[in-house]
Amino acid sequence: MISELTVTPVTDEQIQHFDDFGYLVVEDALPEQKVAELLSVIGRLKDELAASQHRKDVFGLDIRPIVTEDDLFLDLMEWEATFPLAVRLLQHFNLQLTTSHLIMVPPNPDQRNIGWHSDGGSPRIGVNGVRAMTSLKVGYFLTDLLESNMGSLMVVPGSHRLQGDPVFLEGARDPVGAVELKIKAGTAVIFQQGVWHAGAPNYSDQTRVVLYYGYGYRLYRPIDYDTMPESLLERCSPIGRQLLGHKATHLGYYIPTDADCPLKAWYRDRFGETWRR
Ligand SMILES: O=C(O)CCC(=O)C(=O)O
Ligand SMILES: [Fe+2]
Repeated sequence: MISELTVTPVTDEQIQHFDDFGYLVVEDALPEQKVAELLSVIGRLKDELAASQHRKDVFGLDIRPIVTEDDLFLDLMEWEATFPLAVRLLQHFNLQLTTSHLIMVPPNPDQRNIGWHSDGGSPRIGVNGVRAMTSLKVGYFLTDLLESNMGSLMVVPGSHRLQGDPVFLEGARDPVGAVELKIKAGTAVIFQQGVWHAGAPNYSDQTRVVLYYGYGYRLYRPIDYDTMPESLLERCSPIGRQLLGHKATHLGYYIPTDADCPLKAWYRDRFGETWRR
């Protein structure tokens, strides 16, 4: 049983902010010590990861999945300061980890890491051009991003409700309403896949380091794995195994029984039976 003191509250204000703006900032999600440990593991693995087949061909280091690379990354999948928020915001227990993603963006005067887009794959699933929320990502920022143009995450608040693309004024680098998040190391940002976002250019002299964990309904396929190694599943909690694809019954992703989703009892304990029908 988790003691009341360690349970992360999820407030109505947080839910409302996420609904209205499509994202939510969680300060101090990771203590300094955890940030240091993660940076140290990333430093140790960097060269090996740079040669990985799972590297995206960009100027920085972009690797997914990352939970397979060290158990410190695996631990973040159920991180108490953020995971309950992710579950509550998706408002269901039939969830999986869709992706786990390390992105390092070194200084670059010429290119940004990634331009404006919304996540969610192809085809876009929505109604009358407005995307349905099918997933969200929790980003853990491991370096300070307190000035402009340090490679931070940019978002257009509220753009998950737009029909079509955001508006770019002629010659503008960023769309109307774009903001660059100024955040301290250890901050997490949760955003839903429909919100338009981009990486800011990094004109600083520091490499920007972020870890993203995607969560979505098990009705969809994960982004960056088909199955996880049995040896990894054995090291997980029952909820962790669910998140990484374990099911107990044949139709378990579609019509989940309690045995398919240990997250259901957990959800009921924390939030009552408030899940989507
Ligand atoms: O670099 C970032 O912070 C954003 C990355 C991103 O949007 C993506 O990988 O889909
Ligand atoms: Fe994205």
